[in-house]
Amino acid sequence: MKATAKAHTNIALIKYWGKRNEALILPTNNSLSITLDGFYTTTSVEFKEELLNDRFLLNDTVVEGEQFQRVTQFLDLVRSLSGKELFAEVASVNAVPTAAGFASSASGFAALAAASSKAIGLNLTDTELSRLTRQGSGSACRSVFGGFAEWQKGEAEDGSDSYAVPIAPMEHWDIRVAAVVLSSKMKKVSSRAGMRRTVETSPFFKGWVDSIHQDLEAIKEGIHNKDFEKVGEIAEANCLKMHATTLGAIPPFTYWLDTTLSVMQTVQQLRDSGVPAYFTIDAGPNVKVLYLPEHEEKVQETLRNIPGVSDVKLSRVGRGISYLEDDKVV
Ligand code: FM0
Repeated sequence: MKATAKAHTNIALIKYWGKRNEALILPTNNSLSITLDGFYTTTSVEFKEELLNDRFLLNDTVVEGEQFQRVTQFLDLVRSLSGKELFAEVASVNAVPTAAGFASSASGFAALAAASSKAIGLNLTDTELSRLTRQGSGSACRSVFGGFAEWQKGEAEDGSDSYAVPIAPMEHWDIRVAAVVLSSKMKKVSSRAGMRRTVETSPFFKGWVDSIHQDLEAIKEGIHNKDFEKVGEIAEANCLKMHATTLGAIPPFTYWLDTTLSVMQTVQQLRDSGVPAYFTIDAGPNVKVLYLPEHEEKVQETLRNIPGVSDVKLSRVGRGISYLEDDKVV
């Protein structure tokens, strides 16, 4: 009853920001992302008769507290789906800086969902796996698929129609993402708390939700036609809209640092100098920059030279879930 799975994180071009049901993790809007090959989590899950509790090791360290609770609550879902009341040993290795806007929860819950459902003997389709993964962390449901994926918010109250679907495979388009690392410190307002505060208090939230349909239709057309300028412009504007909602919340907050703004301005200057590059930012200070392969050197060098930038990690479009046969965490 053991399985090991590897899942990559994803970066949203159209953001998931706001829930209509917190317990089931049902969003207020569809979102769309690229799965990234550079950042991933590998997780082994083994269900054992003799265990009296779940156990969770992250990067060889025992995890307790809230993070452990989220894992064990997720395993409860897997147990109830399978009808088996067994506890599990979970060991994860994260190749993603945790909680600094790199959505390590996305690769983490996608790998946990895949490994635990396989280990307990559930034979899930990708759609079923995405729906299950969603209940661990919303953005994770998109990481079940490689390439470009859309999370359809669904309409059903029980969440049965809320899962990700593939939009285009990774081979469709070689675009690149540079992850600009400014701070690997834990963020002050988690994405979960941030989106709740925004939904409850920001007068800009309605404008955000109302604008999604148009952004989604346009970006899907842009992806289909490999129109980089169009995709980049929509992604950048969508990110700015999401972050604008936090400034209208009570109390107001932002995920940006001064260096976040420096990177944003540098990206706009790159464009002025003829290099097409666009930024997007999740619920943290770090910036991801979209660019085309032929501009890799210029983009990387420019970003590395910004004062306050501690690292730049490059990534291609990545694959969806994979299972490791040797049952080893690598
Ligand atoms: O990825 O409360 O999935 O679409 O990264 O666990 O469902 O951590 F910028 C924010 C991440 C949302 C945008 O939210 O929340 C995106 C965000 P949960 P997540």
